[in-house]
Amino acid sequence: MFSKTLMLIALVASNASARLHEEENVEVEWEGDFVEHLDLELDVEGERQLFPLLPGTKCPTGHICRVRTSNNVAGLSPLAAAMKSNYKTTLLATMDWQELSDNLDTVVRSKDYCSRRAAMTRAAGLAAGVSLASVSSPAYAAETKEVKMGSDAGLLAFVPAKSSICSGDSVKWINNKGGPHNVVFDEDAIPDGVDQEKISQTEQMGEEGESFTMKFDTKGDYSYYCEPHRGAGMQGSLIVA
Ligand code: CU1
Repeated sequence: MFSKTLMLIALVASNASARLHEEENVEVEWEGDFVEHLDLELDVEGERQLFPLLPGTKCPTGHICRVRTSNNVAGLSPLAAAMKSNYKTTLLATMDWQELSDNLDTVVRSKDYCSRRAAMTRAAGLAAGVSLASVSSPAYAAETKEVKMGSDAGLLAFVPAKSSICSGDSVKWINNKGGPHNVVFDEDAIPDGVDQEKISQTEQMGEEGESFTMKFDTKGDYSYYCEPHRGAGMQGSLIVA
């Protein structure tokens, strides 16, 4: 039972990352309320089982997939319905299928990267029968985006100057060239209620490779600058969605 659960997670995860890498460009073909999708055929402990792939996901190389053409389990999305009919373990019998279905639906329908990732995390947690906090698959784990301080050519700039993350993600600023640098948030250009001192690194970083990592939970637009090089225009912006 445990290995089956792991396999489900792995499949959901691979599908999730396939979807997520498309970023803003989700292409899902709808035929009325029905989405055609593939089932992946796997041998699980000597038994042939079909595992649903998210709509639009290609059959993984070296595997057999089947086209699922009808799927009418009351109120559930085709994907959740297929999962339900293919899973008969005690653990999965107690799963909240409607909630899983809703979450997977969000994953498929939402064009917003952060919403999709959060829904996928919830779906994976439900599928695994674990709490949200224990879902550690890289496909939905919170991300850390890196920003170089000083361009490779030595320009006094943050690279990239604009970053976007999902709330709960982190940014890691790495001293690259032309230091010392620091990261100071503009008090007037951060969301209300965010402590400017807490998210800033006023101490200057002189060593190449020195870094400062901060996690952002409050959604909104943030602006920051490097104190020593503010006059030279070394500033950056961050969107937390
Ligand atoms: Cu700087």
